Amino acid sequence: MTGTTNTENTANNSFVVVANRLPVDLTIKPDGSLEWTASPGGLVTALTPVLAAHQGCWVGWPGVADEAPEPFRTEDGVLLHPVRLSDHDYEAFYEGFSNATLWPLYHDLIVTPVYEREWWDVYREVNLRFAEEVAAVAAEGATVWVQDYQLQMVPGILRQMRPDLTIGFFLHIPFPSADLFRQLPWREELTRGLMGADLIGFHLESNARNFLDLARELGLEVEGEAKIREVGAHINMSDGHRVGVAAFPISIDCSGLVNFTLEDLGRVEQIRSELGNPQRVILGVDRMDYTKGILQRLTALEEMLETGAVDAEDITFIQVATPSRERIDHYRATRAQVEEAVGRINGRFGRVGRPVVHYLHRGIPKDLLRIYYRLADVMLVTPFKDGMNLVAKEYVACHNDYSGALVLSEFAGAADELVDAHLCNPFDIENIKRTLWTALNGLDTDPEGMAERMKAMHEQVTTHDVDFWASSFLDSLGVKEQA
Ligand code: ADQ
Repeated sequence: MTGTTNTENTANNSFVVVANRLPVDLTIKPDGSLEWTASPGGLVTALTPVLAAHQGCWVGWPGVADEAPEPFRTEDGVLLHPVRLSDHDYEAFYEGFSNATLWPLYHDLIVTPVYEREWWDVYREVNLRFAEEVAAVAAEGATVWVQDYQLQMVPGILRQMRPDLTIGFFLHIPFPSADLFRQLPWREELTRGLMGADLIGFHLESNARNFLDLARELGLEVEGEAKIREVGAHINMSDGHRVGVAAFPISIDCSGLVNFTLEDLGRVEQIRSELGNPQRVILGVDRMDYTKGILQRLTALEEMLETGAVDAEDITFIQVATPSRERIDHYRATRAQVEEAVGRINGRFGRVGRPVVHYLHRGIPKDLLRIYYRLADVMLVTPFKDGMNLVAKEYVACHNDYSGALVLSEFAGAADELVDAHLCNPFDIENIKRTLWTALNGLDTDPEGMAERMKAMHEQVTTHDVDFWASSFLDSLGVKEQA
């Protein structure tokens, strides 16, 4: 990535995105100098045109503790404004309160959340710091879009500091029922923090309804109902502030995924042949996270191999798992369990040169990932709970020939839109087994029916991409795109 260090006055940005991470990685070179490299993702792709058109600015942590280099302008003219976090901030704010308190609470207590008072203090302090940085770079009357669960106090703090701003907030993970949320010792402060926003967006109507229930429990007046891509509900605060609440299901950037050249298809066939030309390839792609249900899908596969429902000579399972939050105990335990299961399955059912499970514990480049997606006859997406799950949508986007089948947890947000997937209950191993078997069997016995299902899902995803998501949210917030 090239660009220049920005020393000009930066308080003139009329559109500011604030997220825990900047869309770049900062590396420290052996000589001690700093280097930025782009870390592109769906959010970056969707927001870059809006940011560029509005003299936009992105505020976030550069990914290295105790470093806050000078603001930096990208080739697209977007100003990247780093927020400094110390090691201690990272532990208490990010690993602690964000990922050991809020993450499990919002994912319906798959593991028990830890309520640690010191983490909460640091979460508030770090949110204050993010809000101060935003207040410093936002022009008079600017629009600010706050992203995700790490920054839920930012809207409230920002509204007090800068009542002239229009503030949107989007939550990328589920929002739990009021019954569960009530556990949180700081429930009222956190909710009021969010309510500093003019518009709060969730993936699903059910998430939005949970939030409105909570507002009612706090004695606030709620008007209207949660809707998709339409601000059907408002919370009326006692000071006259109105908070819009709606669902905006996130999606993916399809542009680099959909079209397969002859060369790409050659790579697909080459990998299939390297795998020994199995009849069926099954794929899982996840961050290594206990919410994703990786162990459960391996257990289902193992039991199917045991009973002979599938034969190790006919199928190959590829599991790609990106390392994630590796210093947190539950993440370490999940990895150990998954790796033990992979070893056990291969030990029991593989043969030399032909393992049943191919396991990669690393991130892989997007252009290889799409080849794997296209190669897979069945994609297994079995989270216990997931805000949306972009992997399911990426798989579907890569099947523009309508081949393949998607086995999808009914607890992934994506199940609301991808109704033609083979839905399963990840808590029920028998149900995962049955659903996987039905998908494999359907590819043999009902290819037309399976293609119809994939076609419907492919059309859904390609017509509702990440640009559509960003523009529906920003239109609802009253931001006019100039690009
Ligand atoms: P995540 O929990 O990270 O996101 P997901 O939506 O599936 O889950 O997104 C993962 C992304 O990482 C995908 O784009 C995928 O391609 C990529 N990825 C995963 N493993 C990879 C690997 N080994 N190599 C390379 N890339 C890999 C959170 C919420 C979700 C919500 C998103 C967006 O938990 O529910 O859908 O934010 O709002």
